[in-house]
Amino acid sequence: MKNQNLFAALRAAFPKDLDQVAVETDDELAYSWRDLDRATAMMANLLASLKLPAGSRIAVQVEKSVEAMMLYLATLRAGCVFLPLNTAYQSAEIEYFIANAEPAVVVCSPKNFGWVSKIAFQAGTQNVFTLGDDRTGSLLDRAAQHSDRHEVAVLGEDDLAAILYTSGTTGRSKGAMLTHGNLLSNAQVLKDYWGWVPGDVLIHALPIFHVHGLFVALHGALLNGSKMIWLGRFDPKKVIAAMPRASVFMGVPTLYVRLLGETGLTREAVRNMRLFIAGSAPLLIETFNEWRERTGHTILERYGMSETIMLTSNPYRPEQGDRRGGTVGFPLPGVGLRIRDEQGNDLPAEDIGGIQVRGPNVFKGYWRMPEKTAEEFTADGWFRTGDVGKVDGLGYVHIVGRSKDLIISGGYNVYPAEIEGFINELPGVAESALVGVPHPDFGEVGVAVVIAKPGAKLEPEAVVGTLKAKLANFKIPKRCFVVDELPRNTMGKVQKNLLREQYKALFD
Ligand code: MLC
Ligand code: AMP
Repeated sequence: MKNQNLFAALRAAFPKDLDQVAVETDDELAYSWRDLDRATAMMANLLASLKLPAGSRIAVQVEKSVEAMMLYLATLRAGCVFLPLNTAYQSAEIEYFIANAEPAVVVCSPKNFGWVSKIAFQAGTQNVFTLGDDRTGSLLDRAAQHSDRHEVAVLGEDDLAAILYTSGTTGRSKGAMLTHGNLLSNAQVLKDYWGWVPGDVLIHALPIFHVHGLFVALHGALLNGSKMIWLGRFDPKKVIAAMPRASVFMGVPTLYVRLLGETGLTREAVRNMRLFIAGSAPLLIETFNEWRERTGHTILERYGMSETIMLTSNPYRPEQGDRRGGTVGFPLPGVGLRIRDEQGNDLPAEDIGGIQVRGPNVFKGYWRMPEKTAEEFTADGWFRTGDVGKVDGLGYVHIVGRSKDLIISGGYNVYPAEIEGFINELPGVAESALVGVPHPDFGEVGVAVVIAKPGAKLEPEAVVGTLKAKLANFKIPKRCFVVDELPRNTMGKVQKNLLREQYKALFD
């Protein structure tokens, strides 16, 4: 049987000459393909030496670095399950993920070792390593003691590769279980659909704890044996400076907005670039048009999610059609997409309804939540994305809204129910509502509207200040208002649409 381990396919795509540069960093380090092979072998041998049970989770909350990327690859290579965590998460958030996922290994930044290891050991995790973004930490020290040769673990396509936490509709985060087959099939489709060619060079400027940076960008480059210019964090000037040596860039819309804010973004700067891809949040038509005017390039917008990786894409090749701003293109080859109303009827072109999908890229279910998993699938096996949209007469998919209560801020998801839960627990708070309003940089940001308990005095700044100590920074409402009442419908439900309307011009 052919080994279905995703790492085996990525490794097979390495160039023949392993001494070529695979990754170049913004602090002027160069890693060869041989370095990737040897370091992932050593880390995989370290994981193997721990004699972990099959399917063990490796939870990782570290700053972006090439070694962090290697740890992901080593986890695949060893046949363990990668569980990436946003570096902004604080202790209450980390406590939940570790308790829920029960990882066998936790890897954290050296500066967080004190509090993360305490949480991990209390939850029963036996191995906690550190990994800094400057090639330090116990993970590398321990891995250095292992051989740099390793037989890639033999897996089937249904074996788990990663768990990505996401909240979907309501309640606590759910771990979306992605298999080797999900990831590899999607990466192969994208390699062809986006026309990757020998010699392509990717500018990697996204975080590596979400689908976009970890899977779409990374797998794209690796499966093509392409060099990456690796930026530890997004810096528009560095991206523009890298463009003459690169050909592909991927970003969330905020990255495009910030690049457009740079005078250095010119036709001359992008002369060698082949493709600009955007996704994870709606790309405003103004950004799409301005990009085309300024650079002569038409951004290719695509659509996906943690549970499904990539679902649709605007065409790359002109013969397949135009790249249309305001649309997310066509379902990718192998992806089924339909629009249904709430009664479950299929809707014709141009009618708006819930987007449902199926395909080899659709996840296996939510980690230890069979009921939640069942709720999100239809009886005939289609996944309910929670996105609302339509397919137009030409077959392009348009996303017009979300049935899930979700704010996408700078490409990160913020779940109002979670933030409201924290606000409601604060002393003096009777009730709260968090709504998303337009923002010129982040696309959308959260605004909290709070009612005080009778007799209590609430200061908006104090509410925000208290949240900052508890929640990841991107979840903090950008503004807070204390009001006497919230608009409600006849059922008593808060009418968030009216709040969104009221505060829509806040950041104009
Ligand atoms: C940072 N801040 C944010 C924020 N990022 N606030 C709201 N939304 C965000 N996304 C806060 C900081 O905490 C800080 O607050 C203030 O904003 C200014 O920070 P900054 O220095 O400007 O932020 P920066 O570090 O530059 O980060 C901005 C960013 C980053 C856009 C580079 O958010 C980012 O990398 N976004 C990409 C997310 C991503 O990869 N998504 C893919 C998901 S996958 P304060 O108060 O502390 O000063 C997916 C599926 C798919 O969705 O289809 O791809
Ligand atoms: P996540 O759960 O973090 O993977 O976020 C997935 C969600 O991001 C999707 O369900 C969509 O709501 C949204 N999304 C991703 N790509 C796009 C896009 N191109 N346009 C609009 N929304 C998008």
